[in-house]
Amino acid sequence: MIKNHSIAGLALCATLLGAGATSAFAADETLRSLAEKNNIYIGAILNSQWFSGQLPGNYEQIHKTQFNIVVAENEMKFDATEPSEGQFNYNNGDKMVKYAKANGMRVRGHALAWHSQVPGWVSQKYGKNKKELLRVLKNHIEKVVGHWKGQIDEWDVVNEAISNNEPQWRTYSVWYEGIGPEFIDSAFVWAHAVDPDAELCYNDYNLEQGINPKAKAGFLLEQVKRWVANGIPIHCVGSQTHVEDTTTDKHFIGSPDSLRSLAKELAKLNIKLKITELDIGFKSGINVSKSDLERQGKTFREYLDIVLEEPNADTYLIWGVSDKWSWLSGLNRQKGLIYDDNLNPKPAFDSIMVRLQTYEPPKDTSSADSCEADSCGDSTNVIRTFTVRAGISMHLAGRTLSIAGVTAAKVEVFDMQGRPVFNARNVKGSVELKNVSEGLYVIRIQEGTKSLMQKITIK
Ligand code: 9MR
Repeated sequence: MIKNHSIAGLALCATLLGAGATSAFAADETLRSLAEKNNIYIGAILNSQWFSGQLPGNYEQIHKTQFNIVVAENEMKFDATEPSEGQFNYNNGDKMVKYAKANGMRVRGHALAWHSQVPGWVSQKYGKNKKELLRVLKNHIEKVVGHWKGQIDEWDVVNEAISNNEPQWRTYSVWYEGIGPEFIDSAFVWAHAVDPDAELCYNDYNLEQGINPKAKAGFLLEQVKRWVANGIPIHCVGSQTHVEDTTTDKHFIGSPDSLRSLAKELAKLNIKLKITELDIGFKSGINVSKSDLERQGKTFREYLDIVLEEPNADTYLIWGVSDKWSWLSGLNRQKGLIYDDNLNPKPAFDSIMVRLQTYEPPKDTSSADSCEADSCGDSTNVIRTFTVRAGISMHLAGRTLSIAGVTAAKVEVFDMQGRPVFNARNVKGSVELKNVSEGLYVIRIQEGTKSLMQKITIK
């Protein structure tokens, strides 16, 4: 099966680039290996059938070969982790974390404060009782984040808290009704206090539908500005990106361009954008033609371009592997993923593969200093100057990291699987990145609520 992927990719690449082109996929190239070359995370959920052992063996083989970030479809949600008050069940989540660790994958946690999949006991016992609901939510977040502290790299702390139609908070929510919007700010603060190293996201759908104040993303942007100004520890926005191909002239609701605009606005706030639940479904019941699948592949690629091209976007996560096991039928949609019912790669798979293979990052010509970097020839003492963000600037010369704009910062370096390879606290001025071998990494510099994350190459 894996070999088939490469063959499919190879054939397509040969078609696109000309027969015999030397840049055709190497036999062992996968989405994962190419994503790692491009310094991004590519992933798919482990769906609930995986947790109950209902999937064919090649599903897991594909999953771990093609992807380097993972999230559980349902198994870390409130109803799964605290089905009865104070009775926590981490079994499935532990199973996924173990799998991720064994396969060098980054882990997303999904989701802490959400209106859906909240067990009945919460509203039956405490509905509308603000004090009790605050206690319940705080306890839940502290226990769950605490259990996986250091093992879950990023959390969807708040999920889908914005209403679908008007730009306002969603009122149909046990948390909103009982606590008010302050449950949102509080959730971030509680999660950060337990695991200060985890990236914390606000996650929602329909964020690819524009950033004007009347659109969901426009409303969100105003909230993110407020959170940042108030020092609420939020680091990322997750755009679920459940998109429908309507197969009419105006093919897609929402657009990659709109999502890109959101990424750019978030960059100004030093907040990342992650694509967290991508699927591009067709309406159920319609005949999906080859050209429909090709158009779908093009849209998958356009969303990938955001992650490749926008410096504050790093994650491209698909809500499923194969069309056979997908939540989309519940939404009256079909065929929204990149593998078909028989776990064969679809044109969307090939489209992503080709894009990852052929993507050339732009050369950094933003300042004179930056040109002593890898783009400038044969230097062994690599120096890069990066853009200043959130008032922090950094400069890397060989393994000497110099930082300005902070007084005593925490510096961490992660490999492209998100594993920590270096950390230092109270860094004042500069620090040697000792024992970090050559390669691609992500560096994070933090002081209080100020933080800068940047991909780096150490040579
Ligand atoms: O895929 C999930 C499905 O199995 C569940 O029945 C459903 C219940 O709400 O949740 C689905 O996952 C959702 C995710 O947690 C949040 N964003 C929307 C996803 C699709 O509904």
